[in-house]
Amino acid sequence: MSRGKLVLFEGLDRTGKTTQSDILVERLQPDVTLIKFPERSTEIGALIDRYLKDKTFELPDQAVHLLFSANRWEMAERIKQLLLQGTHVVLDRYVYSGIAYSAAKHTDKMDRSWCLQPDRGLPRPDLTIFLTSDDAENELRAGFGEERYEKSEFQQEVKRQFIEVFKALEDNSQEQNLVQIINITGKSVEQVANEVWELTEPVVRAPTDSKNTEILYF
Ligand code: FDM
Ligand code: MG
Repeated sequence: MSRGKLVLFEGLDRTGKTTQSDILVERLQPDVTLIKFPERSTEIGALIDRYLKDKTFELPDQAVHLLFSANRWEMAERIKQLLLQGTHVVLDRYVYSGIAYSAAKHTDKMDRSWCLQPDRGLPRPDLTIFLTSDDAENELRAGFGEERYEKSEFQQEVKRQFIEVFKALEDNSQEQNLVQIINITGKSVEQVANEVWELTEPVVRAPTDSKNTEILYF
């Protein structure tokens, strides 16, 4: 049996990641599970949730980074088991958000390579789709600004960090086309969903060879 595929949506806040992951999950039914990070329902997730919502709740940037990573590690075994039993897993944010948001803080010594270390060994997506936009249109959506990090200058720096992380990864990787970028500017939800499906279908339909039975890791 071929394993399930791990498909990740990354991007800035309010670029439609959640909408697009829901649509993709519908298309991949019935053997598919959606996992969103941060997974706020665990105890570590509850701390993260409090940190994001309560701007008076202070934690060192390094500690916050490690909590986000720990939150991925507590789900890692579940993700592996799902993939091995042939279920596709769609992720709404993961390692790249972890690196981009933390590195955007420019905390001393906490550069992108520091940020990647605690995530080494996590299952690596077969396909990452980065949703980006040219403008600030996404900030006009309802609710923006309520949580920590939802500030336009910080988002611009996160965007720059995302691009640097993807560049570094492509340079180091033998795998091709693991990361795909979709610019959503001026596109409808349906148009973006069609582009997502064009990228995802060949990945989930890939034949069973060794590349498709072994899980990739960071
Ligand atoms: N975020 C998310 C991080 O800073 N690090 C991480 O590892 C992850 C997964 O959490 F601002 C940030 C990104 C965002 C916030 O995410 C909450 P959602 O998608 O808005 O719930
Ligand atoms: Mg958000």
